[in-house]
Amino acid sequence: MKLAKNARFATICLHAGQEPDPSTGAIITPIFQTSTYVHEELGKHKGFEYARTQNPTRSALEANLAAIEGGKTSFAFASGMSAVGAIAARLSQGDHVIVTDNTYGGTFRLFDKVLTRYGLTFSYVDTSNLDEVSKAFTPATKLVFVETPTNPVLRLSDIAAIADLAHKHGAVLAVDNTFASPCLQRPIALGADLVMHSTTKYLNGHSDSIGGVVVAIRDEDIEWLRFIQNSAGAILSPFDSWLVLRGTKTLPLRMKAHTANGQALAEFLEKHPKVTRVIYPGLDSHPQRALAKRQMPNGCGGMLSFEVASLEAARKVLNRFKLMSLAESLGGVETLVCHPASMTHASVPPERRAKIGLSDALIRISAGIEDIADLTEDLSQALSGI
Ligand code: P1T
Repeated sequence: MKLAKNARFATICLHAGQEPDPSTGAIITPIFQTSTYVHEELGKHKGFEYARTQNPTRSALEANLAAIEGGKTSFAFASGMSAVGAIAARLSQGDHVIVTDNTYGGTFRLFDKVLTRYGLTFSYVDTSNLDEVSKAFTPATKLVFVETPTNPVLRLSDIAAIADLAHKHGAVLAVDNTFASPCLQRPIALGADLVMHSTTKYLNGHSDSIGGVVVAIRDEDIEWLRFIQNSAGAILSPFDSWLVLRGTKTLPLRMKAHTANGQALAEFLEKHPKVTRVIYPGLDSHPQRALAKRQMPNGCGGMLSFEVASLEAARKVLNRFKLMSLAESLGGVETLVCHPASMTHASVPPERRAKIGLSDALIRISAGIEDIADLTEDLSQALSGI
């Protein structure tokens, strides 16, 4: 089976990187649960030597994800965090990184608590403001790391404009595309050099695997990432690779449903008297609605946040949900709610949380694909508790 050059997105999601198994014809790529491969004779093997270095299930997923993001090659890691770590491993002592100030708390923790110890410096910048990005470059800046939309206040950054700035300063642009998914946002087409995902989220989509991926286009990045993946060894397991491959087959269908429910919940919340603020890039009230229309033309996905009057009110609402589950993570088929200040972003100091508009009264929703009437009924009954 050979994909046509002009194959469309849904077809690429379903078929890219996957061939019927040559030994049986199995249509689904098998789980190659092996640690090593037998050599036919000294110096002669089938291209597979040791399973940290190469695994056919992982290779199928990597080819699939590279095609989905419009990249050349991708590398699958044991978690989203190890994918971020692999990008950072391109850097050397003394290098400077510009980072979106409101990234996932774990990304901030890795940069701030671990990588600063190795002589790297980080400037946390509101990357939705191009002037601030422009001013943050130093002669040592080698990487710009942008998360858009951000977790959890859903601020957008202009990928094309930041790619131009980064390249003008001789730096690489990496985009964390976890919140949008490649269905809704195409960073490489907009000029990014590297795209990463926590595959734990929309790409796998079923809340049953932890993983990460980095998609690359430049030969020097590809060579280095291959070296780091093998040297540091934080590889995605064959079973998790198989799960994510199964997930990407339905990515376009799921993202349509997540987006429809995300938009509907945001509109519902915006009209609710107990809700003081709703953040969703698909609402006209979002400060970057114009950029959202341009950069995310197929809709804004399933992530939204809202505020109620106080931490106490937020606690009451969170404890009343029946259908929606109180849990970290996002992007699965079932709706999750969380309290970022004490859960996903607890590692971000309170003064930094205040600066990015992440208050103690903020609740984040990852809209699943349930019937929207059941979701709004649950939200309604939860909010009636305050
Ligand atoms: O959990 P892991 O697969 O290691 O991915 C880390 C990560 C990276 N980037 C973004 C934008 C993320 O949201 C995450 C993980 N986020 C959560 C667990 C969460 O609930 O927000």
